Order: sequence, then C-alpha cells, then structure tokens
Amino acid sequence: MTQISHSRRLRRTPFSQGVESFDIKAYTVYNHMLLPTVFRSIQEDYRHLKEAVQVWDVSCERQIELRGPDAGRLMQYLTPRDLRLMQPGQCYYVPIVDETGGMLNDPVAVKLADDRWWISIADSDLLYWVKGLAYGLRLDVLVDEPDVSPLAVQGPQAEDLMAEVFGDAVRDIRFFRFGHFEFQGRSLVVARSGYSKQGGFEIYVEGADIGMPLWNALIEAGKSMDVHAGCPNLIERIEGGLLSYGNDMTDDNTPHECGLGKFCNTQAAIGCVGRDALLRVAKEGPVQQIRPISIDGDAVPICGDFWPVLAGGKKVGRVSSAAWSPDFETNVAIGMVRMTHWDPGTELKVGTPSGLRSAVVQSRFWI
Ligand code: THG
Repeated sequence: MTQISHSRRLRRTPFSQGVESFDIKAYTVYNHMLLPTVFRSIQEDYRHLKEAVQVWDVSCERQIELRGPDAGRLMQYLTPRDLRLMQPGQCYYVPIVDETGGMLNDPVAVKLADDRWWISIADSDLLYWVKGLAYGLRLDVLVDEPDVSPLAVQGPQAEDLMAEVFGDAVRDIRFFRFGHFEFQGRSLVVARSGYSKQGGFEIYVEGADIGMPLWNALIEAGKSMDVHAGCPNLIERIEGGLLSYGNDMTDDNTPHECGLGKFCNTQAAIGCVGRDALLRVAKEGPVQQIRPISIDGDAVPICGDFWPVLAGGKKVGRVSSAAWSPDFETNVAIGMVRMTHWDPGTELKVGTPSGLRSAVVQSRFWI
C-alpha cells in the first residue's frame, strides 16, 4: 500500500500515540493534521459507535482564540448568527461567511468569557481571515491558535464513561453547554457536543502534556463498557445530516444553500461580513439546497468527487457524500439539488462510479 510521508507540516497530535496503540487503518488530513477515519472497518466502527462508547482524537478541530476587549465584536463580524444572547458557558454552531455570503467555515464557537472565545474550526485556514479582519479593522484583540486539542467521547455510554473520569457532575452538562472539570489538577473545558448523533462530550484538552494521561484514563475507565478508539464515522454522519466543510459545501455556497439558514439571523447580525449579500439571498431564497438522498442498489463506492445528479438526462445537482447504511438498508447520501427537483419524493438518477443509479429525495435525514 502507498504510504504518506510524515513531516512537521503534517502534524501529529497529543493523542497520536494512543491512536496508534489501536489498529488504526486509515487517516485523512484535516487542518494540516492527522485525523483517523477507520479503525476496524467503517461498518464495524459504525455499529460500535451506536452501541458502546468511543474516544475520538479530533485534535484537528483546531481552536482560534480571540482574547481582548473587542473579542465579542470580532466574533459577531465573523458570523451572521445573532450572538447577543449568548452567555459564557455556551457553544454555538456558527456559519462563517465572506463578503459574498460564501461559506468559509462552519465551526463551533465557544464563549469562555465576554473577552475570550474559541472558534473550533472545520477544515479551512480560517486563522488568516480572522487575523486579517482584526488587523484591518484595528480591533483590540489577540488572535492565535492555542495549545488546545479536542478529544471527543461519543456513543450511548459516553455519559457513564465521562462520569468515571470527571465525576457525576458531567451528567448535568446540557447540549452545547460546557463546564470546567479537573483532571490531574488541571481545569479543562468539557462540553456536551460532538460530530455524531449518538450523544457525547468534547474535552478541550489544554496542554499537550496531559493528552496521553487523559487518553489512558478514559481507555482504562471504559474497559467494562467496551470502549474503543473511534473517529467521526462516514455512515453515521450522513444518516445524521452532519455536513463536512470542503466536501458538502465550499465558499461557493451560502449558508442558506447548506440548510444552515436556521443558524443565521442576518438582520440582527449588525456588522457581520457579507450581511448585505446574505440579506439578498435570504429574501429571494436559494435556488439550490442540500438534501438527503437515498440511492438504490447495493453499496456505493467511496464518494471522492462530486457525482452528478440527473433528471431527464439534465444535470440538476450533485452528490458529495454517500455510504451504505446497514440500519436503513439503503445508500444514504448528501447532495446539492436545484429547486426544480428538490421536493421530497422526487425521483432522480445519480452517476456513480458503479453506474447510473436511481435515487429519491428524502424529506429528512435518517437520524
Ligand atoms: N465539534 C467541535 N469542533 C468542530 C466540530 C465538532 N469543528 C469542525 C466541525 N465539527 C464543524 N462542523 C460541525 C457540524 C455540525 C455540528 C458541529 C460542528 C453539530 N451540529 C448539530 C446538528 O446539526 O445536529 C447541532 C447544531 C446545533 O443545534 O447547534 O453538532 O463537532 N468542537
């Protein structure tokens, strides 16, 4: 098998040693960092995620820290989501757009204090855009990438495992909220969030030195729960409609096209970059939008590039993610479909590498 060469530019993580102590089969590169994609097999990882508990090295969800009196102002410039009611202790999923309303990233914003935020980014070099805005607008704020690496604990038994390591108080953390919890004398941000629909937590591990001690503590405490190293699972995230920046959307798409209009309050987001452009598309409505699509036939291959979506021989969209779902016994997919063909029940064709397949627009994602 062909290998990938390691160097300082392809960053390892504070948990890489832990990941390698399991039988890691494949990585991808995300924010210039290793992100595991397969341990036993995508199907076995999927089943285990839905039945047990996994520890995920998601260090590649890098943080951009905003620190200073203008931190909140800068954060509101970055996103069309209204942040005025957001309190310290809350996380928000926030679309980040450019001056044309194009998506630059879809991170989780973590409000640590009025003057201190983390932006937990998806796979794009957002740091330079944020630094550029802070400098260009002469804001009184420091922008940098701190030594913070998220470790996710996901699955139905996540709460029990977390309680073993951090105490029963973690059970009281509400969805998209966080608290501060001690591990080996260090205070860590622990949120109820994560890139799966199975429930769980994300620990924002501050200081690479406690990465392996924490990894080991979780694996040790989880032995009776069949804990295993895991990673964001392709099948489960498509079933759940969790979008992947760079795959399902790029800076060519507005949040409204991505179905993220519910995370935009553009009218209220005074100062937000791209506000005028977004007000325009919000009024007119998008002409294409993300849709759940089922694809007929046996298991499709990996979707490494757009697959054309056709109707009457004409291209009306594209599929960007697809996988066989054992639970729903169909191929589940995420696509961008033109408004003429986006109604639930619309019958389409998808050009996959294994031939032209029949497909149907769904009314909602599967989980
Ligand atoms: N957690 C953290 N950082 C991240 C991700 C994460 N950075 C990269 C990437 N994932 C960013 N993208 C997403 C996409 C979806 C969600 C979070 C981050 C998500 N969505 C929920 C949903 O759609 O059901 C809930 C959204 C809400 O209701 O607010 O969780 O996973 N730290």
